[in-house]
Amino acid sequence: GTLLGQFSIGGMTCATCVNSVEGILRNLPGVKKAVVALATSLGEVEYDPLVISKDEIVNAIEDAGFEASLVQ
Ligand code: 9UX
Repeated sequence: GTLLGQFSIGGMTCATCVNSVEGILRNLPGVKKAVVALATSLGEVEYDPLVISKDEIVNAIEDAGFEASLVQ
């Protein structure tokens, strides 16, 4: 199955930041789709909960130097 997670992402100040967060997310095992918006600081991620957890997604964003928290 697939779940949709919405994450608030802090520290993105330009389009390159957005591309880099999207690239990080899309390279994670279990992530099927990731769209990040600079204007809202939100990332929407479709993922397989059998492969990756919300906490692991948050940690991957933070490991790249951004802040992340789960919205829903
Ligand atoms: Mo450019 Mo975005 O250095 O943080 S990638 S501002």
